[in-house]
Amino acid sequence: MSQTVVLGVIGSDAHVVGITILEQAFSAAGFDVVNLGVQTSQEEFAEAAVAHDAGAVLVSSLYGHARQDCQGFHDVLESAEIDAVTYIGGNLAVGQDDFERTRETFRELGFDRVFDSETDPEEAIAALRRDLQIRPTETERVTVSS
Ligand code: B12
Repeated sequence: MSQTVVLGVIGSDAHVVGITILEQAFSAAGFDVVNLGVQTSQEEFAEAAVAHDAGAVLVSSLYGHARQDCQGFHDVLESAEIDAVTYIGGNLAVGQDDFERTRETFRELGFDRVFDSETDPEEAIAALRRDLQIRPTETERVTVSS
């Protein structure tokens, strides 16, 4: 599967720091990252995923409106015949006091994995390697085992 990752902040959300860190972490891990930046529409995610033959679409949302912004997102991807793994992460609900419920909500919306704002980028990288069946490099294997 493609090692290209399309990444962006959905809706009207303008929080840019998190995806900048994710872009650097995924690039350092060997992925080709297409960073769409903040305030990205559902259609822009879909267009970029098609244009770059993405293996994964990573959605970030911090401002508490992710559920509204992601309604119908997977229908848009499906209409464009995109068969990529989809992750979402950040501050996904206002307050976010019960993350398991939040996770369930976004799983029902179609996301393959749902991450909270405490997620270390390495955790998402390891998950994506598993989902895309990518092996870590020899150097990374040595680093992890030492
Ligand atoms: C800086 C900041 C701002 C700046 C943003 C500047 C900029 N251009 O980036 C400004 C002042 C503009 C701002 C505005 C607003 N903000 Co603000 N902001 C913050 C703040 C203090 C820090 C965010 C940040 O940069 N964190 C550092 C980065 C490294 O962490 P991160 O963003 O969480 O990202 C990491 C993880 O979440 C995770 N992650 C994120 N996305 C994804 C995706 C995937 C797939 C994965 C695996 C992981 C992942 O990995 C990232 C890297 O480690 C947070 C509070 C906080 N301490 O988090 C509030 C916060 C996010 N903001 C909040 C709010 C409410 C707003 C406003 C709506 C306020 C208002 N009423 O105007 C507006 C929204 C404006 C808009 N259109 O987006 C709330 C959101 C509440 C909620 N979700 O319940 C927060 C949590 C503050 C709070 N406690 O109330 N904000």
